[in-house]
Amino acid sequence: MQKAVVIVPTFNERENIQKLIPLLLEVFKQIKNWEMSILVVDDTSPDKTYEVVEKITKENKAVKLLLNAKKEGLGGAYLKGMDYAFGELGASVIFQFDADLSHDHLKIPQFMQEIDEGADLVLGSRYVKGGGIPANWGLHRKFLSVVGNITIATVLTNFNIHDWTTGFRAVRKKVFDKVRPYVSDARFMGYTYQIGFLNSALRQGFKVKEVPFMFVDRTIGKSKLGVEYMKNTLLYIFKLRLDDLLKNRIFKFAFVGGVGTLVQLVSLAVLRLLLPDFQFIVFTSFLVATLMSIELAIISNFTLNNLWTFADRKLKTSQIPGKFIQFNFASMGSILIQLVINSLGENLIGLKDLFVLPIINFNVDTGLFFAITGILIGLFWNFFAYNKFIWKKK
Ligand SMILES: Nc1nc2c(ncn2[C@@H]2O[C@H](COP(=O)(O)OP(=O)(O)OP(=O)(O)O)[C@@H](O)[C@H]2O)c(=O)[nH]1
Ligand SMILES: [Mg+2]
Repeated sequence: MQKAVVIVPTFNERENIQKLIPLLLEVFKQIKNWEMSILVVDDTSPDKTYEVVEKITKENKAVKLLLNAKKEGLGGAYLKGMDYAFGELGASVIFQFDADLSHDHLKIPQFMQEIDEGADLVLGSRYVKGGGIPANWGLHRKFLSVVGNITIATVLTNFNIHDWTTGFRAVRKKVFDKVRPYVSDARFMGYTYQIGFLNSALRQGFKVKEVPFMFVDRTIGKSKLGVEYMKNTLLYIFKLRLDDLLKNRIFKFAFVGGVGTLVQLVSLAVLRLLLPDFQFIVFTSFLVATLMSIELAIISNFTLNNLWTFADRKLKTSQIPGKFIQFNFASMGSILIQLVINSLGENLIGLKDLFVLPIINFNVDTGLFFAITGILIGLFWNFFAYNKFIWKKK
């Protein structure tokens, strides 16, 4: 028979754990097709929680104790507990379960049923129909929990999950095997473990189900939740999205384009100062400065796109001269598009003459409209050309 282990991390939960273990053992009887057991992970609690648990382990083989010499935080305790349960204890599924009787043990059979029906990760959710938080929670606490969850869902843009921070979960071994390297990072040793774990599992495409439950306030002992948690969670989610953005090719393309524009403007100003006034046939000093600044922008765009935007398709040294010439043609294409659209707007459609009104200068507005349209289409062309011709997918 497959094994499932309910992991209960404890820190100063002497009274709670004594109440909880019999409740768990009782509900296990409802589950026929899994061998259920309990693993308490205690960080050598000052109140000697481990002593109580040790006594129970002697009477009941389905209860085990893992004793940590020192407190490393909730994430650290779960990491060790999961290693032990999936390793030594041979579990296929583990539960994350609080010692303070906040989680509804009667829901455990329903979690196992979801697992039987193919879920990889089951969440006990307070924010789906049938679930809830204690009515007697102060406004401050409710606000933190609800707004916290909405903030996380919004920043991570995933509204399919309704309870990101819940500590009541069932996890298949294959999920842990894949997520473990990610949550081994030091920043997940505390409560941020929960959201880091869930985020990693979701991104790896595991099937997540939510089971509603009513969260019950602890009546005994102290909450270990603190400001550390809020700060680390916010840091984590924003850093995550920033990393996503910096990995996004369109963002990089836009950023490099912005740098290119800056290079062009600055170099034009500098060249205007440096170049003496001259005219050689059609080449005035202004035209030469303009062309040189455009070329400098092109060099900047080409280099940065090659090293960053398309780093995964970086050109070989031998390809660079040929591709650089192509890149120049592509850039000219974009300039041409802008010229055509601007002159279409001004001449062909005749907007320039139609709308030169004395008071409202329509001419400027329509000119701006066509300029922006031209730039946007030019950008589309650039991105298309880079992808299709210059940094072709191999
Ligand atoms: N082993 C271990 N257990 C911990 C640690 N921190 C918290 N726990 C346990 O993790 C569970 C959840 O902690 P709580 O303090 O109840 O946190 P919470 O449920 O989010 O907050 P409350 O609603 O205020 O109770 C409890 O069983 C704690 O004893 C830790 O550093 N090590
Ligand atoms: Mg609690």
